[in-house]
Amino acid sequence: MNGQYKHILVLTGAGISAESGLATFRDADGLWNNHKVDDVATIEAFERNPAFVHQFYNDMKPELLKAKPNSAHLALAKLEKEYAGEVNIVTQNVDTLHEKAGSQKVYHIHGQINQAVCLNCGRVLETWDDVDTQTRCPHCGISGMMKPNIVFFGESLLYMDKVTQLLSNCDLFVSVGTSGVVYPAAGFVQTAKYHGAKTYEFNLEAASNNYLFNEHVYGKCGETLPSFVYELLESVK
Ligand code: BJW
Repeated sequence: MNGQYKHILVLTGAGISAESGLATFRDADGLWNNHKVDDVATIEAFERNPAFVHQFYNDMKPELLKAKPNSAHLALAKLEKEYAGEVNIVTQNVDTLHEKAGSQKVYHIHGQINQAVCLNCGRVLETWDDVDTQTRCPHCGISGMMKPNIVFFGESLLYMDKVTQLLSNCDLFVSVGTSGVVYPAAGFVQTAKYHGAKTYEFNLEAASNNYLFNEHVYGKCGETLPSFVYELLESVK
């Protein structure tokens, strides 16, 4: 570790929120165990049965609203606040635990549970209340056109222009708690590396794309990430 990093980019996945009690997608007790991915997480599923998909995400809201950030989220917020260089977080998570921890530069590339997007005007409604097939868009006034602002398979990711810029600028790329199977996020490490970044993987075990990383730290990220952040902060003193 050295203190030369000027632009740190952290990519997070469901594993960072596991120690806050939130289920991941693909682990043994994963979110999709009782549902077929094709029934809830594709744009075709939403077009086929929007009421069912709205209900699926409405049902998730209370748990995500009350969840608390864990020591991994808090360590990243501390890093952003105290590190001399720039720190950005690109998260695949739809929970808001990075924001609750105090991180400010957070890009939700797969959307947010507390948002819905109007398919008529494209604007976003922020709400923890239920959204359904009758909900009226507060911006354009049309009812029945709201979609959970969750990026389903087959849809484009959010903030990709910004992410592309961050990937080409970063000199340290840190991946935390993601299985490395969903693209394009699983390929970000390659882009960062191509542009010269050092790459770290933090996970319980080797992710699918683990061979692309320079360094690997295996274990619960609530335990491993705080000491890594401590070392980064110490390295610039
Ligand atoms: C711990 C831990 C602890 C546990 N400490 N670690 C080939 C190339 C490029 C693209 C494609 C391709 N083939 C197909 C595609 C398209 C597709 C894709 O990637 N499919 C793959 C399955 C193959 N991608 C898309 O469609 C994306 N859009 C796109 O590419 O647009 C252009 C395009 C369109 C059409 C065709 C081709 C291109 C959109 C992807 C949207 C992803 N959305 C989801 C679901 C949202 C709905 C919902 O929330 O219910 O987002 S999928 C789901 O997976 C969710 C997550 O953000 C995402 C990633 O999961 P994540 O975070 O990695 O979680 P897990 O559970 O998989 O892993 C957890 C990890 O944590 C594990 O490794 C544990 O070990 C670890 N862990 N506890 C540390 N305490």
